[in-house]
Amino acid sequence: MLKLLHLSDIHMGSGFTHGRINPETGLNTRLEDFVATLGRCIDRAIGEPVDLVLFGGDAFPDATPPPIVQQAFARQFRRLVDADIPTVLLVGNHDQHSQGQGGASLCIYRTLGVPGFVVGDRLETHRINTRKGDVQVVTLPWLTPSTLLTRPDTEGLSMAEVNQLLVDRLRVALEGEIRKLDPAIPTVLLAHLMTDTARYGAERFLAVGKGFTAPMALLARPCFDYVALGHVHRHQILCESPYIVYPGSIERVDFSEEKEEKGYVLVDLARGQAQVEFCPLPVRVFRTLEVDVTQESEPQNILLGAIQSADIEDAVVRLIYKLHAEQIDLIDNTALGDALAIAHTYTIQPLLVSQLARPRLPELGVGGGIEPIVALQTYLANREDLMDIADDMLKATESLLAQESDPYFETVVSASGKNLPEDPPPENDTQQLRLL
Ligand SMILES: [Mn+2]
Repeated sequence: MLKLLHLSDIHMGSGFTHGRINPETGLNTRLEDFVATLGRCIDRAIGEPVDLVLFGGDAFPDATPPPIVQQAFARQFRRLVDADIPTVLLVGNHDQHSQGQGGASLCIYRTLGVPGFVVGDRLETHRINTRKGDVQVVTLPWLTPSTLLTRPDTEGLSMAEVNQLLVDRLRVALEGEIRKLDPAIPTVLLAHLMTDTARYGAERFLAVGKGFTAPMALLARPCFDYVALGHVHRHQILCESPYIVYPGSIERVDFSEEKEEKGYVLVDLARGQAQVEFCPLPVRVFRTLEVDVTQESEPQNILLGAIQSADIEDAVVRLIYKLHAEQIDLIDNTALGDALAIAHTYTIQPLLVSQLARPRLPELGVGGGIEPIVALQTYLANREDLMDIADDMLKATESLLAQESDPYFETVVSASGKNLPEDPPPENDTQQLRLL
């Protein structure tokens, strides 16, 4: 049995607004958190020791991280070189440079010829020699339409049609890799992508417009003994035969990940079998305190009470409270800050609630029978604050409406459905798609 450590979505160097400068080091404390957490993953890899480390992509917020961040990342991965543990670094969407192919921030490891390191910046099969024998890793980095399609291919096509064309091309390209595989040795597919599965429910809709979405049937192939994914920050096991797993991000990147457990995955692997274990990491707590004081005569006391009864020590905290304009004078912001000082960092976000109910849009009030898309257009025309994203919302809606009657879509859902575990979808589904 081979032992693998699979981690993903490190995003080192992001979320600095949730940290503060450590006066002893001069560094942002969130960078220190991310480095410590990555260090714990590497500790485990060396302590086991594992035979191979797989990184699922998105090392930094972008392809050109500052040298101090790049170096902090390299210092941790360097320990795998010293421990003689081969490592595959996959290129995620955040690692891709907008100019040209590949991920500059990760390709440096290939350029420098770091021993035992493989950079997955294209669809390719790597045969890797480990202490426990050979393993094949097929790398599939983040795909953009320009990877497999030319501009004339996509001219005049909707987003759903472009996605379909991309799936068709990828199916052919992946088939080419699969035919070259040695069926006798353990095989892993390492991919940075969004999957489109029956289990996703509402998130599937949120994914529209966020880029390429791969059908599960493309990944759930018996030639793969384990499918190691990256991109979605919430840990989830999509399929058990073969195992298809998102380990999720290793640290909370923002408040959308407040309630998610963070960690990495250990895999025992042999040809035709795999066992997985999710290993939680002790990461910085994020805590949202939501208080509505609009009905309160002593709003300050209510807010202080809410802060004092919450477990906020060393956490990244945001206090969001609703109040009326005439209550503003009753709030002492300095005292709130004092009460929040035991947090690692905090923000206070008062929301002024207007006492006038918003009038209904007259266009939507009568008649009843109105096309969904027209209703949305009318709504958006009255919401200046949504102007920037109105076009995207309309496009996404059109694509959803088209998709509903698309026979291909039905096929994908049923084809992948049979491999899925029967668990009900997790709560907070909408959070699952908050990708960074
Ligand atoms: Mn990503």
